Amino acid sequence: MRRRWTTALAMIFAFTLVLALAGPAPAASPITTSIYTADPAALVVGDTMYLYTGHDEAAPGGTNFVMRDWHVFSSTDATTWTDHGARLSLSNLPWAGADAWAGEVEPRGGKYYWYVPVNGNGAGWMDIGVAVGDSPLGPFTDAKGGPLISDSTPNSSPLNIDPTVFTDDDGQAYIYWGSYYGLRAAKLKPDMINLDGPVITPAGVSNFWEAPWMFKRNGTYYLAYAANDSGCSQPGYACIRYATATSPLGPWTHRGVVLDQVSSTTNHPAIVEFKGQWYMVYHNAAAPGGGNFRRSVTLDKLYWNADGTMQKVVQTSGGGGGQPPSGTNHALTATASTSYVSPWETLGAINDGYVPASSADHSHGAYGNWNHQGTEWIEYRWTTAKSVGKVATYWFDDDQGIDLPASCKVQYWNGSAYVDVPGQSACGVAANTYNVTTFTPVSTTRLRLSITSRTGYSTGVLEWMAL
Ligand code: FUB
Repeated sequence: MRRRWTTALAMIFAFTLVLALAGPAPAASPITTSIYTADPAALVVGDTMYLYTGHDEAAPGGTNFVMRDWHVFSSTDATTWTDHGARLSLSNLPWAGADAWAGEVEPRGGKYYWYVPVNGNGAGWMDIGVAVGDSPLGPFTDAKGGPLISDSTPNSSPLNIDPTVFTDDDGQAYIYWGSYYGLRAAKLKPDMINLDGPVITPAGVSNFWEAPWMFKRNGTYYLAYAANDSGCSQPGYACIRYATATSPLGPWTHRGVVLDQVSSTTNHPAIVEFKGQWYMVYHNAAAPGGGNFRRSVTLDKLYWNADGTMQKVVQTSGGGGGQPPSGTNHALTATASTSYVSPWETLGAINDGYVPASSADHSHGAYGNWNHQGTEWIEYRWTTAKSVGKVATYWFDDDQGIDLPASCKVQYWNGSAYVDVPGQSACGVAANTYNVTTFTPVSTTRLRLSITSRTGYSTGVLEWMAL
């Protein structure tokens, strides 16, 4: 079993080297940069959100997990997080030897049960144990004195990791877990430390790899999980897919991808409602010095469609996706116009001051001219002349009919005609960043961006700054 994971990790490392050359995706701000954290589980108690995380301690360049304990973080605004330290460690589970992997906490009867996968030093590799505490912060002690689930559990997963526990409205608790494409589920007894009945293999969960997360909303059961099929992620990486069901043990119907691959090879979801806002909590490799074994937990807002499906989460930049250049942005006081905007798009998005997370970030609207092709323009006008010597353009790319342009150029109104601004530098067409074009400053009441599409595509802009 261990040899298979070692092989898998070696493959992941190789893929990482390749993909590092392609550049990481934009990344959100981590909950902490003091330590590396992974595998979040979220729990809301009163006005506080708790995150139970793993703790990556691999050395820089490390090629394997080094995980010895789990931390608890709390927040009352989902923005500022307090690290309460290592509230559970391998030493609290005397039968466990290593590998403090992805756990989850479930409350019941005033107690908090922390389900954790560990190397149990027994037959096989990973087991799932349970610790219990009297508060969300513990202290937590071993609740069972040995594994709840191991390789000797009938019909257990090929790799017994990543437990998620869910309690239905009738008080019945369920545990789901697994990896190596082996999702498993079982009822828990009211004592929360024993299985109640057989282990089942849930049906209909497409491309399950690991990291299940179970919850219920408006009477529908949701199961999010890491998948690593080529339909959603590059080799060695994972996306988060989800399925729904009308009963807690399924059968499940696959609904789509809710989180694209992240900058770490592993991906791990926790989906939770807190103070009226839903969040996707996950990890990536975006923190300074981060990597596949030095991950960081982060979170982004999650939005619902009216039919109960989840919109794909936009991974916010927090600095990773390109920051706007400094200076006075005259675009904010300009009136925008264009040669053409699609009726369903928003020209006003280009000068609303929003900092996009990526070129796919449509959350604040976008200018788009689908299905026009060739050259179109956007323009700013001011009632009094402005001195402008730089523009910054953040392109919109929906991976459908709108793509990055072939070329662009900046023009201004010289009093009688539009002419190119003098001495302009390259008009960049890169995705996921502000493309800055500098030129000899002009004093003008009208500035224009002329955009020429690639063959077969239209173009779009998320933000256009005039500085
Ligand atoms: O952190 C170790 C393992 O990596 C977790 O158990 C998986 O979910 C993956 O994130």
